[in-house]
Amino acid sequence: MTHPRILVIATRNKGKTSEIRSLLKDFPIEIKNLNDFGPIPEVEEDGDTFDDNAYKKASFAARVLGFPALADDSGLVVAALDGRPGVHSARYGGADATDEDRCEKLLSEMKGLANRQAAFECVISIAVPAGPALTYEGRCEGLITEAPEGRNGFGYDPVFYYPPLGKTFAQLSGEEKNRVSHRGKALMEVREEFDKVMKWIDIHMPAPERVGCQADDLSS
Ligand code: ITT
Repeated sequence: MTHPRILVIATRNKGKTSEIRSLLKDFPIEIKNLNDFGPIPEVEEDGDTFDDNAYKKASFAARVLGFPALADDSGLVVAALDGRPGVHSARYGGADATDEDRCEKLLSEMKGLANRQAAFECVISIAVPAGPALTYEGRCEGLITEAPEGRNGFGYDPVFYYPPLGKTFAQLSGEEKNRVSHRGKALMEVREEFDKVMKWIDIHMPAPERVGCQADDLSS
């Protein structure tokens, strides 16, 4: 009998976790998250790009846990703020700020600015313990609202208006958001080449930990 491969979602963000789980739910993998493994040290997200930080998070989790790991680094890039908060989106407003605080701070910085253009960007990194990783990217363009609208989603969703659907991300259902979002687009590529990704993982996992390579597989 072949056991499903394990993939660890290396994020502490509940909103991201549920979107990623839902986008990968039809595939033959067992998804775990960091909470399934007890405390592991925090990674310092000090990279200059989404790419750097996604790789740091994925490779750290893979190394520490011994399983392939998928990490997401994402954020909101606002044109009138020269790309801020960008890679610093999670820390915008300080370490203790809530999602609501960050939205409020953004709206107050944007007060009176005519250029409301912004984009969510997402880099997904899938890493194995030995170091190599695959990278996928997604981007979604929209506008910053004048006030928060909607109660779904997480993070900056209430202040991100998506013109093609005439709603903020927080007014969309989870499925609607996943169809068009930065994360949905990046993971769409993973879905499209899922078999290749699994083969790549198998080739790069150290033999004893190779997930899905159980004693009964070896006897056949
Ligand atoms: P992990 O590092 O544990 O994954 P995090 O929340 O710290 O969780 P990031 O460092 O990638 O994640 O920071 C992303 C920031 O951008 C964070 O404030 C999110 O709330 C926000 N963000 C990312 N994707 C978003 C989305 O789809 N909708 C709204 N906000 C989003």
